[in-house]
Order: sequence, then C-alpha cells, then structure tokens
Amino acid sequence: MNRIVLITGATSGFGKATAIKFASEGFNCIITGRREERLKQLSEELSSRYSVDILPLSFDIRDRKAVQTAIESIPAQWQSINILINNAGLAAGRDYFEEASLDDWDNMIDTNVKGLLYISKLILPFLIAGKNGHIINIGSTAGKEVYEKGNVYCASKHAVDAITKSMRIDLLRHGIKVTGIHPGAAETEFSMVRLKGNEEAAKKVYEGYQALRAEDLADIIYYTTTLPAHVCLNDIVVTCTAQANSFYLNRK
Ligand code: NDP
Ligand code: 8X3
Repeated sequence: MNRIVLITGATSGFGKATAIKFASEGFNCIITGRREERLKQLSEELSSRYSVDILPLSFDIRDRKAVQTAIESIPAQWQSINILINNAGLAAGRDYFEEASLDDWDNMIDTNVKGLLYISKLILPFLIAGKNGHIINIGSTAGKEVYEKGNVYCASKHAVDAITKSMRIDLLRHGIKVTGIHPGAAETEFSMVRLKGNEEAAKKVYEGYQALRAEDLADIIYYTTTLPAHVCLNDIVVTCTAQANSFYLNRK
C-alpha cells in the first residue's frame, strides 16, 4: 500500500513542489489550500502522471470549524497518514511596528501559528495510531533572527520554532519524529503575497542572487523522511549560498 502524506499550502510554492516530489516517489497525497481550482488541477496532474491517489481538501486554515470539518471528512482509507507537512503560511506586509496593520498581524498569527496548531491536533490521532508518524513544520530564518519590519512575521515563525521543539518533547512517547525546517529567501509567491500584489517590489526581493527554489525545499523535505526509523533530523536552517542569515545577502 502506498504511504500517505498530508501537505498544507499545496496550491503554490514549497507545498506544490513537495506534493509533486512525494507523488513522484509513489506517495498518496492529501493536499490542502484555499484555491480549489488549483488543488483540482494539481490532483489531476499528479494522479495521471504518477499513478497515485490524491485527495484535495479546500479550506481556510484560519477557520477552526472549517479545518475540523475538512479533517473529519477524510475517508477511512486515507486516515493512515504517515507524514504531516505543516507548510501553509504567509507574511502579510513589511512595515515598522507602529505602522503595521492589525489585520495583517491577525492574519499571520491565525495562519502561521493557530492554523498549524488546529491541523496538527486533528491529525495527531492518525499519526499516533500509525506508530511511525513524522511531522515537518516549515519555519523560517525569520524564526531564528528578528529583522527590521519583520515584527509579527518573525514572532509567528519563532512560535513555529517553539511549537516544533515542544511537539518533539511531548510526542517522544509516541515515537513521532518532529522536524523543523527553516528556509531563507526562496522565490515563490511569498513576496507577492507579502507585498500585496506589487509585482515590481516582489521581483526586487530576488534580484542579484540565486534564491532558493521551491524544488530545493521539496528535495530537503523529502530527504528528511527517507532516513532510518531511528534517525530524526530535528532542525534544519537552509539558505541559498548567497545568503548567510537574515542580515547578510551577497547581491551582485
Ligand atoms: P506561497 O505563497 O507560494 O505558498 C503559500 C501556501 O500557503 C499556499 O498554498 C497558500 O494556499 C497557503 N495558505 C496561505 N494562507 C492560507 C490559509 N489561510 N488557509 C489555507 N492555506 C493557506 O509561499 P511559500 O511556498 O514560499 O511559503 C510556504 C511556507 O514557507 C510558509 O509558511 C512561509 O512562511 C514559509 N517560508 C517561505 C520562505 C520564502 O522565502 N518563500 C522562506 C521561509 C519560510 P491558498 O492561498 O490557496 O490558501
Ligand atoms: C521568509 C524569509 O527573510 O522574508 O520566511 O523572512 S524572510
């Protein structure tokens, strides 16, 4: 029987590339996001290209009731989930603390922190029952260092880092692996979302250097799941070669 992975935020960027990677390796994939049409298209593409089963679940991860309804709708044959990849997330705005919008702050905390908690709590019984579960939380270098105008995005990713560490401790008795992956700058739709659709400004973020690609993350995420049962990669910080950390970027 094929193994099962659930990937949140699979309509673009890391999540989409990760779904493609796992499907290409023979996993059945549960893919989530709000954009239903994109989920449908990806499902059709993956199931026909790789002969795997795909279950698309469209919901807003900030909406606790919607998350619960979606997870409760997972058919019995899909419940033996082996891997949960908590990837859905965003930065909204890049503003000085006193100028930032409360709506943006709510959005980031509700998505990056509360959404991750809602889905983890609901999927855990399946992972515990399977006895070999693995949770991968996508943090950020912003969860390791705080930078100017990063305020609540950085705080939300520091929270992801703390939640990851606490999961690893509390889930130890269930034999569940917990891996935190913290990428630096990667060229996805991330900056378009953060900068509210300002294409020119979003492009500038990646000018003058080769940023990480979504496929790089997909390969790293997949690698963490291929290790022997007794080995767990706990914490990975990954940047492109041109980036040292949140502060040093070698632009040409
Ligand atoms: P993208 O914008 O390309 O993808 C974000 C994904 O998250 C989309 O599939 C989106 O789906 C989903 N998502 C966002 N909000 C919600 C919501 N309310 N409900 C359900 N799904 C949601 O960005 P990335 O792939 O770059 O980002 C993925 C993760 O990686 C995020 O957690 C981000 O913080 C993190 N990250 C990104 C970095 C980068 O430089 N790109 C670096 C470090 C970390 P939809 O809109 O369809 O709902
Ligand atoms: C995304 C990377 O540097 O924009 O998490 O915070 S950064």
